[in-house]
Amino acid sequence: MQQREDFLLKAYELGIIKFGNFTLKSGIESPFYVDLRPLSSSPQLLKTLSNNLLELVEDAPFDLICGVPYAALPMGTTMSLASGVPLIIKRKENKGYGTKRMVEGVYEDGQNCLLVEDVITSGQSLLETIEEIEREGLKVTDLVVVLDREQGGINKLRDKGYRVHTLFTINEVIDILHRYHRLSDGDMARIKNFLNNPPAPPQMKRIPLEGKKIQHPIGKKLIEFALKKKSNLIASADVITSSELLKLAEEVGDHVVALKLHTDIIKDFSFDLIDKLKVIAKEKEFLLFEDRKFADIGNTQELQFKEGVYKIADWADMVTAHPIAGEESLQVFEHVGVVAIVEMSSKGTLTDDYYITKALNVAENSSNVLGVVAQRQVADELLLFTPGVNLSSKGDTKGQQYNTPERVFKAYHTDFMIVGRGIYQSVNAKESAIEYQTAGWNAYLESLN
Ligand code: 5IU
Repeated sequence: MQQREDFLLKAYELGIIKFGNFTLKSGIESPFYVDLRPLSSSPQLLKTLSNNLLELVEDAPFDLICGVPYAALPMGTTMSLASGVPLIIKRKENKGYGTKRMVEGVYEDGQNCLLVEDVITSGQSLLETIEEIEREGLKVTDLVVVLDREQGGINKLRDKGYRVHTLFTINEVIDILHRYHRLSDGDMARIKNFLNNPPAPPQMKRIPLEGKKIQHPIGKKLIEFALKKKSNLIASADVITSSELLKLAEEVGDHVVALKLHTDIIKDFSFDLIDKLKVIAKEKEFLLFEDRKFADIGNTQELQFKEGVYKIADWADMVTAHPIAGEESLQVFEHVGVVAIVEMSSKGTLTDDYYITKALNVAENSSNVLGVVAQRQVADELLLFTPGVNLSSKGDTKGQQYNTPERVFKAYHTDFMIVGRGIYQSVNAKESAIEYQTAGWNAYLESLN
């Protein structure tokens, strides 16, 4: 008993539990925060912990040990060294690395694997890990966990027939720290109250368009058009002649907030076309959005933006750009709204979570950027544009993947959906535009509740 308390007090000194106000991943405000990773900074404590955990599973049958990444990896390793039981390593990343095995190490079908975890909360991620280990032909009967946050995880696993051995419960930890004066009476009461009446995670409410704090004048214009026309629709006009483009602009103009162009696919491009488009755009109130997808160093992008055949800077209201060349490269896009591409809709795109995080950072710090293209919810300060929307198709044969308007507005909280073939390839572009406009606007309104 004394040994466990000793361990806990020393671990507390390392900073494994902090008291204050913390926002958890779920959005819940918690009066404490637990992170067992600092334990690896004390080899002695890690050894003590590992011995304690091994004692807990003395009678459990296991041939292999596996620490759940990442916090429990050093714990599992230390237990393996102390017990002589071999370790296997489970990969954390499981998407996009198709050819790699999920579990590394030497093992045979039917062997029993002890899972080691630092903290158990709802038990959901442990259940997913168990499933992945079992999929490799291994058996899991016992799990050993350092800290149980007492939020139902243990029961969830026991109901499925797994034995869970825990070193501490959160209530015990709080009691011990209070007894040894590491925690005041007031803080202890506050934490106990939190543990006894756990708050529900806050509903992630979306911000309505009129509540968005968008500084960029083009962003404001888009929002103004959207509210006035009751439309979150941007039509992508991927047609290849001036006449088709002008016809489409006339037909869909009343129902969209912007017309997205790829001027470099138009066979007979001319500034006469641009002049005519500008007249229609003015009359029908929509913006001209050149989907140029700039992706070079600032100097080259500036030339591509201002010079050449298309002279995009002379007429476009908005352009797309990849943030791949960094913040300064985006400064060249003066007097237009930049939509930064942080995630693409196509199968196998290289825009993984890591890239997206960094790309969003660039976007948020660039004053020319009014929003981003992505297939997921992003920060409220940016407008979100989502292509890959179609009411009747799931994808094409060239990697495009489609969502419904319902999904992009409700699940991603997108602000504007971009529809190409769903409109310009339909028999009646105007009717299709109305259909998408209505479906999109209704889904948007429903997503506000
Ligand atoms: N577009 C995508 N996905 C992306 C990006 C752009 O589809 O991730 I960035 C463009 C390509 C095309 C339009 O111009 O949006 C979608 O056309 P369809 O609705 O026809 O697939």
